[in-house]
Amino acid sequence: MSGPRFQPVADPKAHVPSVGRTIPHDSAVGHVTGAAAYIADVPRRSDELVVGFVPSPLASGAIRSIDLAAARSVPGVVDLVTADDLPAAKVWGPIIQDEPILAASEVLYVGQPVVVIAAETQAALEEARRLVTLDIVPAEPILSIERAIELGRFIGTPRRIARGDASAAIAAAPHRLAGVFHSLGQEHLYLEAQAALAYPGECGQIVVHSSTQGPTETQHVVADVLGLGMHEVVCICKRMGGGFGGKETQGVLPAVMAALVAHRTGRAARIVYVREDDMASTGKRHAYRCAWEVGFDDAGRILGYRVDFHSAGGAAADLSTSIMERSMLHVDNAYWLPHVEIHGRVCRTNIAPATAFRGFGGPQGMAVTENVIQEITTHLRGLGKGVSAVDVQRLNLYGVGERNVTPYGQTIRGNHVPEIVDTLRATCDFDHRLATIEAANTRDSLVLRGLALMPVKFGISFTAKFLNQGNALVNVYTDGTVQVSTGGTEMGQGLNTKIKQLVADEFGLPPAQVVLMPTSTEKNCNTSPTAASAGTDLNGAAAVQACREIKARIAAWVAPRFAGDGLGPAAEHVGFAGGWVFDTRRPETRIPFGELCNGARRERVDLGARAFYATPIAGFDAEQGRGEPFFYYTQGAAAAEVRIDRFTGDLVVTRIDLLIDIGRSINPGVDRGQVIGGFVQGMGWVTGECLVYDERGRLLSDSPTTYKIPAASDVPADFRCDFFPADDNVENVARSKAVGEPPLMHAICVWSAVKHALGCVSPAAARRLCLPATNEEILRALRGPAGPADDGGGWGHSAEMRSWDRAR
Ligand code: MTE
Ligand code: QUE
Ligand code: MOS
Repeated sequence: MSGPRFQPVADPKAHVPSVGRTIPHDSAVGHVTGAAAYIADVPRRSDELVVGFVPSPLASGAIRSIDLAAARSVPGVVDLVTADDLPAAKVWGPIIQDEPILAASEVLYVGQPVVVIAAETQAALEEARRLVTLDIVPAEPILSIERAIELGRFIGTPRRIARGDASAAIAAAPHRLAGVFHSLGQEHLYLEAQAALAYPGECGQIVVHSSTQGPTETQHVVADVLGLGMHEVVCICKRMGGGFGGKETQGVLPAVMAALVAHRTGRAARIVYVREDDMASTGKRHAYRCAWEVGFDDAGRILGYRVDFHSAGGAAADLSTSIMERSMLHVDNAYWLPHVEIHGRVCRTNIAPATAFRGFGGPQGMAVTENVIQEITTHLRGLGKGVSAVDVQRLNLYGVGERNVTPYGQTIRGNHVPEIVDTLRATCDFDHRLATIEAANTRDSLVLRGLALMPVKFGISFTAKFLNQGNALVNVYTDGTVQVSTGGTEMGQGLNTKIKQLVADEFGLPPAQVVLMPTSTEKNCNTSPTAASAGTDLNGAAAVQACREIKARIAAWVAPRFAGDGLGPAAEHVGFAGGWVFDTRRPETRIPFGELCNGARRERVDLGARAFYATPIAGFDAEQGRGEPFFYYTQGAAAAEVRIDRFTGDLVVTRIDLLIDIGRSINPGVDRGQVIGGFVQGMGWVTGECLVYDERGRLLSDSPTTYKIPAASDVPADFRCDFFPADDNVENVARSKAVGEPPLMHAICVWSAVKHALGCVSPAAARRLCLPATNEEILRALRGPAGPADDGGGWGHSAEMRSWDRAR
């Protein structure tokens, strides 16, 4: 027999901590070999049913009848479920309970599930899907924000955050500008589509494996819909093939469908969306209409600023009100706004309920302000003032120790943005390159170049205070190995890898001695969704706390055994490093961690712990629009250089320089992946990705052939990414800072660079630019205003975007 698998190092002092080092992602090998299992990979149980649904073909209308007879007679069809058959709750919602599980008397969007079908085979399911007849009386769908405003169709209450007197400050300002800025939505396009697998248990209990960022919410809704207690439902998530916010709430419906079938038939039931159904039926990032007004001085200093946000919320509330709140809390981005007034309203429209997407409204809030910065610059330059956008940005940044209170009243501590901007500006040779590019643009008739820089400050914490909590379960075994379970879910972001490092360091073990277990509501109750970039902050801190409780028990037990040589027992001198537990006063007094665990267990020391963490924040009062919602801010800046083909509108991002403060990185390799991945995803939102609906609300761009996310070849060839060396986030776990969402917002500078390029040709062209700056949109801006011949022609965004243009 071989010895114990895990041997301590020769000397505890030779121990190398894991936190701060790049170790491979937990599933790196599995991701490429296929060994990492997703819902669709779980082996089939012999009694398993295939589950699918009949989507609404219309965006709006009254259901007169649903004819299931033909579908029911298809051989192999086992169950058909409509809203009438739902045993208990018929609606759900994470904030406002207004979303039907299945369409009942009316349909609300194209793709809305109307009938759930369960069959023995995929073929039977497909045939039954075709044979269900829906008799729907069509009604006018509300597809634009403008139409929803006209009809007064809103979700939630109007929201306001203000300081000082914005209107008066704008009126008194030397310069004034106003406009309407639009940004479109974004499809998540996670690699793994929505999926769930349900097993019936005894006495009506249910186990649901779900590709979800929010196992607790899924457990909760499954229980509500089946009429069960939450104790009768277990929700498990091993991993997701990407979530990006799109599985925070949108995983609920597929999980409920599988659970319904398992509950009704007593058989295992699995649903895996095909891509077109996923794209057509699930919610996306919100499109926004932002009416803005700004007053500023000769140097570009903002004196007064007003923004009225309207978002396209879709057919149900989902997280829209919370997302709008985050937009309003990020309209300041990194700028001090002395007089400011922000309004926000969510519109109810007949598209799939819009939902969380990396940034959670932050990108929409920041984009309008970066647009305004560019507008201010263009205006001043038109008056012959020699300012650049960076000058305007620099002038308006929050100060350090002064001009550092946000519109909602939070004092910004640890503001590194001015230093980051100055550093990046120097290291990327910004001013010189800007002059070169602007000179070249006046000569080159083929190629247009643009350059823009942008600071980012992103608030870390859920703005709903109660969600800022995490819990963890740590099991230490008698061979000195450790299992960790938390409420956090792995979606590729590396949460499990980082928590493994944190736990390994607590016990002084190599990371291979620690394993992160699948997330399950059975082990961790009442958890928050893994979101708001706070997954590691919350669950990592809870895991560390659990380790410390176990270490305290071990120390109390082992201290008397270390006593001797006149040194008394002292639990505070028990150290953990290199696979040893030792007396820090004389490290030669030591026991291998595994041996110690075995001994401790024989003397009935508890080697398992469950711990809890709550972020120490005051919270935000939504009614007043004031408070301290954020624990800290992740900060940074990026600069983008772009090249545009003047004849085709084709856009290439040639160079990115990015400097971000993520504190002491727990895993620099994983975090670098987050930064570059998030940035490129943001590039997609601001440039190539364009959701196109037809005039009846059907999504035309419903597959990767018609909806283009950035390809590997679109990743800027020259991408310089650095971490700003700040070490002052002492209160957060391992002095780290959240990294998940902020990089997406850095990519807004790519859009600004396009706007800068267009502004070099004509300010009017730049003015017209909406977001995303697709090749078509760029070309349209370059060609000038759409004439009658262009009306309804091929240029520009969706039909909706063109109608916005006409409205302007
Ligand atoms: N990275 C990968 N690879 N896949 C994802 O789905 N989601 C992002 C970000 N990074 C995501 C990702 C989003 S929207 C959030 S909120 C955070 O990861 C969540 O994880 P964290 O809080 O553990 O960083
Ligand atoms: C950022 C987020 C979320 C958020 C607030 C943020 C988020 C989320 C919620 C939320 C709010 C109220 C609820 C609820 C969820 O708020 O992801 O269930 O009742 O889910 O600033 O990412
Ligand atoms: Mo991320 S949008 O908070 O899931």
